[in-house]
Amino acid sequence: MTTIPGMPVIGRPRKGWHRLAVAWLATVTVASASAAGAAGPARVPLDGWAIDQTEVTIGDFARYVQATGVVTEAERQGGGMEYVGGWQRRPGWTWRAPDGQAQADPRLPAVHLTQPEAEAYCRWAGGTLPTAAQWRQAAYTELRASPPPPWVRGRTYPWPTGDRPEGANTSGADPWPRAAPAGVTRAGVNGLYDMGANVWEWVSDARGEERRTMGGSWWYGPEQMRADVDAWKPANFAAVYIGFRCVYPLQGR
Ligand SMILES: [Ca+2]
Repeated sequence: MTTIPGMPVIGRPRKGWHRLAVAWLATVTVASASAAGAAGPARVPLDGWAIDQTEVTIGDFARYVQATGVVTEAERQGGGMEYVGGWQRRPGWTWRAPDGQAQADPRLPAVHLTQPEAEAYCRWAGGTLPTAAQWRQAAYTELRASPPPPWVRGRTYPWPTGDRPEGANTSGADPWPRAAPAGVTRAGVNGLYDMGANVWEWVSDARGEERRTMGGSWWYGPEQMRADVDAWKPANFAAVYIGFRCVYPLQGR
């Protein structure tokens, strides 16, 4: 069994399968569409830079592949990895079909991508992967010029979802047994979706051959959404739990 730092070596808590009628569902909003003609998710301007409002989706990544002809490492190797009592390669599980499904929802996050593959997408889209510092700033500190209530500009929150972790797609009781499509969870700090949980997000910070991932995933409880979680994976690791989003300079968009 390969042990990956930041990933589990013991059984996970059982995901709640029942659907709770929770109040925040009534206020769910859907992420606005990207600017006309621009690649990728909508971009939220912060202080001098911008960040994708959601994780990069299968639909976004499909446009990149169509334009570039990129074939990913998981596709070449026959599939990406899932953790079930140890890391197992899943035949046919790739960014096109995260769980091997025949017709994946194009709004699901693009996963089974190595960190260099995520970085290459961001370069193509005119940006880069965030640094961990940038990612944390966007995830926990409200930076929008005029945030809607209850968000307070300049305030740093304990969770990417604000004062409490509810509304994110974790291993707790929520409507999503696995990854959730972009824009259906509760919007958090800076109006961003899924900075906490859903899928881990690659950032550019390097430690030898390892790269850092941020925010936790649907596989974990909310504690992995905290800013001080220190989770690293091999740069060339492609798994069902890891996706990404990009940051951009503000000029040009
Ligand atoms: Ca995430």
